[in-house]
Amino acid sequence: MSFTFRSIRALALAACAAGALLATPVAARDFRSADIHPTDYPTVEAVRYVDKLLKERTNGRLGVRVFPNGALGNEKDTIEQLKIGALDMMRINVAPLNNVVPETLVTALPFIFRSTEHMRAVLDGPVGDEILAAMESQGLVGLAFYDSGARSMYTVNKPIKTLADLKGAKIRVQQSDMFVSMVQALGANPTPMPFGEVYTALKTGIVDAAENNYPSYESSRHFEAAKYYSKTEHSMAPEVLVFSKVAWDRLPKEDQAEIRKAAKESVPYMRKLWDEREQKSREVVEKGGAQISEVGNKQEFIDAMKPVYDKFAADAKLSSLVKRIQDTK
Ligand code: BDP
Repeated sequence: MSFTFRSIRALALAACAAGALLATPVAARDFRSADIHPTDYPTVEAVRYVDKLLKERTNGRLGVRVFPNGALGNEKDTIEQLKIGALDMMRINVAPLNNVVPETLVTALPFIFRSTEHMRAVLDGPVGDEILAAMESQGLVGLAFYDSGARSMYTVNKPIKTLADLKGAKIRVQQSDMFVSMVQALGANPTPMPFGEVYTALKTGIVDAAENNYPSYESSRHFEAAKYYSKTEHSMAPEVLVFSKVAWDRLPKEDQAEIRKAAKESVPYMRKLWDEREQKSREVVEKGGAQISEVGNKQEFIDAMKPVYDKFAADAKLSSLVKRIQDTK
């Protein structure tokens, strides 16, 4: 076989083209991320910050487009979409993940965190990282935890002063067996449902109460339907930013590293927004007629939670996580 000048030149050109192709960065991507909150909510703003960091660092090649307001479905729906790779990313609360990734349970347990500082120290440390890593076996890549403050009960008819005031009340909870048990242990009747249905449920008497932090109580306008906000502060179940493992595995290592880094860096940014928003939301709901009150004896609520720990934090793995959380300074 003899090579003509032409065929050699053609071969050389083809080789150059292949080389250029290899050197070309992977196609530009705007990852799709879901959030049930409105566009100005701290979680949504924080994911937009991830987008900004990624765009800056990859010359616009990678970014994130947030779909707020539950446009892509409720939180349980988005977990399913992530698992099959139909959606790249989601920001959700840990509660709907409790039944999927048991390790997330410990962060939602009643009264597990002593303070905001304690919660942040745990989630920023090795326990937080282990819980994020545990998601992988379920097709989810945990990237970072965000704050969600403390959740308290709010009721349509009367404030909650003592445990007895909750007796028999129909209380909306997130779709988590642990939250169901928690409300049962308080002597009330849990009704699990997605967040988007709660306003109507309160208005029409399907439930008598719900529970959440100030920003969600405010942004959802639940304070118009249930004006007695009683500071039970029973759970600090955090928010979490999660990527689809199917989508993740298709990305080059360097891109995965950029995404992880940007997600972690969005945490302090989010916390600042969160602290401001908690204050502001409290003012908004009070101006709107909400009546905020303390519960008489918080210890009574804490003591009532023992069966929840016995049921959900009894196995070796979870009880050791609980112990490590309690031992975190
Ligand atoms: C809010 C969380 C949101 C949950 C909601 C709920 O940010 O992710 O969907 O509570 O109660 O605090 O369902």
